[in-house]
Amino acid sequence: MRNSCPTPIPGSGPRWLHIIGRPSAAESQMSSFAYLSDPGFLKLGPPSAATPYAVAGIAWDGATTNRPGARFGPRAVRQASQMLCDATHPHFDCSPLGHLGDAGDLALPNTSIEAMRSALAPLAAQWIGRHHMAWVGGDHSITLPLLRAYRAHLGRPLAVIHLDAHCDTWTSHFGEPSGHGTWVYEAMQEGLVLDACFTQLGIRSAAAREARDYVSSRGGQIFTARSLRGLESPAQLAPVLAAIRERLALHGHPPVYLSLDIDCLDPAYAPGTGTPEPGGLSTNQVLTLLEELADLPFVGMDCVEVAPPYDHAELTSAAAANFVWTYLCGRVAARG
Ligand SMILES: [Mn+2]
Repeated sequence: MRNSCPTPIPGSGPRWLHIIGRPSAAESQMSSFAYLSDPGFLKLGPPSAATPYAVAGIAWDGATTNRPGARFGPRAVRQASQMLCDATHPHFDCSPLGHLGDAGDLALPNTSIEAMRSALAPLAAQWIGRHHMAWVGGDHSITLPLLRAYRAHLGRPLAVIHLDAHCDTWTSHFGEPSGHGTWVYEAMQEGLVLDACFTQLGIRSAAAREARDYVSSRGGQIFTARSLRGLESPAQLAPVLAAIRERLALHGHPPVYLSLDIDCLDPAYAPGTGTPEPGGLSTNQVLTLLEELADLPFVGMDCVEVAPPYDHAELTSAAAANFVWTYLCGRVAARG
């Protein structure tokens, strides 16, 4: 049966069942339909010492420059994830169930970017110390404080795989020093990342050449959306995958962070985002990248810029939930 969780998960299920007592087996089955309200990613409860992986929401969109709404992203991605609650991944043949908890949304200020980042820094450090995290945004301005936390935790700069329509290398944010389009520039300036191991995929937005070429001018790699047209299968993407691997091998296989802006997808696949850009990647292209690169030494990920007010038929939140789930299944598979 597609929408039932075969294994009862402690802490999952509608809250009223926990209030009035343990559900019967039949109630457990009936309480697992995807459309019932339940706040957890994959219907999971909080992470514990037994769960190496955790999801946390960062419901912040105070740095959006066009259409706001990414603060509703975590809620929509969790809702969409519930279609996956019973599923073993078709490629990895495993499930994050039993390995994963949902830490909920972090309690953060919601109008001042400085206040948000100040509050996020200690929270992120705590979670990173306890679990391998998948952060669900929120707009892309959350990635800079997260990279600062990883840089401090690991004691070394990170490789980054960055999927996005936008280069996010602008040196200012419409007159403000920092926002959701400056984090790549700032991360390189601060030495949070290994420039040569910074790979961008899907880039296509209008931008000055210095911004568009900034990552390659620092020694990183850029695969524009145009250069990826028609490349969807593992065989077709093999040169791209090999180039990423070669760069990481040359630099001693550093820890890798994945930052996945949902607007890397074409608006046909992900209309629910603040700054949509036509001519983007397909869901299949991103899934091929996530599946084929699953053996890299990832240390964490974020999936940002899902803005449900502009979504249709949950296309965007379903894609985002599937990407986070695929990443987590890849981690579980890599652990063996
Ligand atoms: Mn973007």
